[in-house]
Amino acid sequence: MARRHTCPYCYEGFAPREIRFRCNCRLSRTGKQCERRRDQVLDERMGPRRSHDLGPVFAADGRKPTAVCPDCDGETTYRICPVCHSELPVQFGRMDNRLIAMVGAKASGKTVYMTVLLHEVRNRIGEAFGAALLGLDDATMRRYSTEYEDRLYRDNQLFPGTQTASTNLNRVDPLVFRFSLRRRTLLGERPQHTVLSFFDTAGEDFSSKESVELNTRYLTNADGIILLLDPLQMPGARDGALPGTPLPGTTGLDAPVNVLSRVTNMLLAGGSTQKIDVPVAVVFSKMDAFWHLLHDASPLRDYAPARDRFDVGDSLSVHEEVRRLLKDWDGVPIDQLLENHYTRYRYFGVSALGRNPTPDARIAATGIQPYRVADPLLWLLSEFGSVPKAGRG
Ligand SMILES: Nc1nc2c(ncn2[C@@H]2O[C@H](COP(=O)(O)OP(=O)(O)OP(=O)(O)O)[C@@H](O)[C@H]2O)c(=O)[nH]1
Ligand SMILES: [Mg+2]
Ligand SMILES: [Zn+2]
Ligand SMILES: [Zn+2]
Repeated sequence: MARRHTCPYCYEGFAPREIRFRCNCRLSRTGKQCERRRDQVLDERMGPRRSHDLGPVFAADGRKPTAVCPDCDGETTYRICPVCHSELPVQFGRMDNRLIAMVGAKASGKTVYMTVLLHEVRNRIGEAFGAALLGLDDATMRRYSTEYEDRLYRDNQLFPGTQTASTNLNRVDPLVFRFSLRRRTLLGERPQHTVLSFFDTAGEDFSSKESVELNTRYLTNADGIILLLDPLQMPGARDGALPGTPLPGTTGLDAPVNVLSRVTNMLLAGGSTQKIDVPVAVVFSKMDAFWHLLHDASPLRDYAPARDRFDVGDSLSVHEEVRRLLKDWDGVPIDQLLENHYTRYRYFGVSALGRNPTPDARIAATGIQPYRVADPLLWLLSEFGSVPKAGRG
């Protein structure tokens, strides 16, 4: 059987030959021309704002890069997902396609983290790795800048809670990027592309069984998972936080170990008794609130070495340091759960903002000073073979 693909927009799987086409509505050689129309499938799956005037959809051999529209005889190169009708990237099927699911409890810092991570990868990290990160479609580019980046970096404002996916059943709306890296091969320098799809969930989608199930498809089809855990939501850590740190309220919040248990149950729902093989980056957020508790030589107080590869030794020392901290934070059950159920997990400690926001929920006047935010993504990319590793492994 041909390898199945997963759509970076709706996370549904399909065989390559099932890929459909959209007519480009140009005047064809035979003088015919299709009219633009609404696409109801796209409307339903991705929200009405996407489907204004689009060419009609038709089936043909989806393994081919082009097809001829049966209505107008025009040739089109627009290949679309057979399930949600989103336009697929030009090299879809020939380029690595990696879906990264990001999950975490309410107010654990997912939206802030995703925004800062993508900003860093597009700027500083991109430079160090010779990599570029580009929105794959207009909607991603527009949404990333207007809804996320401008708000945080230009207006210095934090985010309201992310809207739950359960109000619009079946509709996921990820940000999809192309991560391109120049790699030296025997044939010379060649660009290598990876499609990255990020889906920012609402925390409450992981705090009840019903809403968790909505995200099952998304999680079980992911190639890598970033699980964001907030130490401020751990009773054993909370009391030690830097005085003045705004603490998330305790009502309706879910302990990180419960979030991890739910995610694990979802991933095991297929009935497998094997350990889960998808790499999971277990990321502790808001570390700026805990720096004062760490000794000077702690790898968590240092930046990741700036170089063009993923530093394995540095990452393992952070991993061990976080595991040590977990003991102080009464987080041993988290460690045991991971050890018993996952073959590949790695701990990280990050701070997206670098310090507490102001009491009126704005970015501190010193600006955003992110700290180790790219480590989890670079680890996942190195596990996929998309960025090179350095050091002991
Ligand atoms: N000190 C500190 N606080 C942070 C950091 N990142 C996030 N926060 C705080 O955590 C709050 C919640 O962050 P969000 O990113 O909106 O959280 P979320 O996980 O997206 O929340 P939901 O969308 O409601 O699930 C922010 O408003 C900040 O107060 C950080 O790096 N350091
Ligand atoms: Mg959010
Ligand atoms: Zn046509
Ligand atoms: Zn799709």
